[in-house]
Amino acid sequence: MAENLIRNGDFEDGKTSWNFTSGQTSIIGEEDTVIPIKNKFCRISATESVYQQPFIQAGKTYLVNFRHRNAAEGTISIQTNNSHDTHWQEPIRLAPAAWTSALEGFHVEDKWGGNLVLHFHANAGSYVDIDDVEVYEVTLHGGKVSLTRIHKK
Ligand SMILES: [Ca+2]
Repeated sequence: MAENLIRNGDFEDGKTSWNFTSGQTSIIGEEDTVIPIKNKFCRISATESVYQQPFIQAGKTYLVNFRHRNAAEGTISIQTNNSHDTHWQEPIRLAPAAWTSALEGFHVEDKWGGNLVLHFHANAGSYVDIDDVEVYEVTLHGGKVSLTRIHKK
């Protein structure tokens, strides 16, 4: 199996493994209307961010998969930790009514340097909910894209 490089990407362990720019951003549990189990997700307050440092390496390509629900736009990006140095960024498009899946990809260049974080930001206006964040390394084999199999030690 390809390994998700993001820890606690589903937020079921609360804030574990994530960093937050403010105390207003929170982990929220919601009742599923079909199955009576609480799902936890991250509600990023307007103008705030959450981020995590996955093990990603220069010269490799990655896919990011996540779900979002948001009445204001946000961004997903790769930044150098503790800086505003952004190497790659895509918008998180509006999804005010329901959870929506998004899939993005990026290739890590040498010049990006180390200490790279996957960074989610909520623009001004409203919060951005995110859940089920996954990052997988991908490789090309004769024109076919495949998720890289990583053998756990
Ligand atoms: Ca969840």
